Amino acid sequence: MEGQARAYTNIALIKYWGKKDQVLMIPQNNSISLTLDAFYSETRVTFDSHLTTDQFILNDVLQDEKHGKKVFQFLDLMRQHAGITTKAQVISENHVPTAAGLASSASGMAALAGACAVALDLPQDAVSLSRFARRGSGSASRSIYGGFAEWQKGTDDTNSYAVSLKEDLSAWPLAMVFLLVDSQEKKISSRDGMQRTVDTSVFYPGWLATIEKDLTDMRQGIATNDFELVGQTMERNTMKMHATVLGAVPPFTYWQPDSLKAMQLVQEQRAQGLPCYFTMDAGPNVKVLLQQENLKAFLGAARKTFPEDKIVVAFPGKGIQLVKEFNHD
Ligand code: FM0
Repeated sequence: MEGQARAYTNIALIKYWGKKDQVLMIPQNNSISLTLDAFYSETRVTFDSHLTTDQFILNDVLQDEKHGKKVFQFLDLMRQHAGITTKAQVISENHVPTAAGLASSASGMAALAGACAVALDLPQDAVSLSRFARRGSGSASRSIYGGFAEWQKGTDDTNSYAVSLKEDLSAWPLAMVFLLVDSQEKKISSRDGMQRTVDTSVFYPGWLATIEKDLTDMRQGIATNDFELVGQTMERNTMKMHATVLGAVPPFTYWQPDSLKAMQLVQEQRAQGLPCYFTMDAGPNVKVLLQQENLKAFLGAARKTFPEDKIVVAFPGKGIQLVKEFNHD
């Protein structure tokens, strides 16, 4: 009863920001993402009747109850699906460039879902994997696919899952540059941040009222390889998401002074004729979408503001890979 999977992280171009159902993880709106090659998780799970408790080892460190909570809850769910009570050992490696300081619940939960599906002989088609991954972390539902994916919000557990929008990007070479910003403040998780926003933000109705237009424009931009449309839509969507948190009670922000510096850099480069657009998630890092032909010029400009070890380049990544057979040498 063993399974292994590798999943890459994804960055949302149209954000998932708010749940309708916190238990089933049904979102308030569809989201659209790009899977990247630079960050991935490799996870092995072994269900073993000799174990008396679940164990989660992340990057060689045994996790305590608090840090393993989401993983242990996810194991309970998968056991329920399989109709067993056997405890499990989870060994996971997060491959993230040094100093990135990036959490990776999307790749981590997608890899865990895939490994469990293999170990427990549960359905392994993309829709089933996406539905399983969603229960671990909403954004993980999109990491089943390479390239662009859309999480269709659905209305219940059966119809809330991601589908592929465009897997093969060989005809449209894109890149995403991560500008890493040190955070001094205590982090508000995306899970807590989005819930507070849904419950209290005076701006949340505005987010919901305009999301369909953003989704339509993004789908069209992706279908037609229209970089300007994708970039403009991505940037206005992230600005709206970050505006909603300013209207929450109590209000908060994920931005740090260097986040603004990064946004300014992108705007200046654009004003000088270099097409590039930014997005930000539930943290201070800024991610810049570019066409590969402009990567060198953008990096040249970025290095004047950010040190080399705070700049990470990523390219479109692949979908989840499941490993079914093991070599026990
Ligand atoms: O990825 O509560 O998936 O669409 O990254 O585990 O379902 O960690 F910018 C924020 C991701 C949120 C947007 O939230 O939350 C996106 C965000 P969970 P996630």
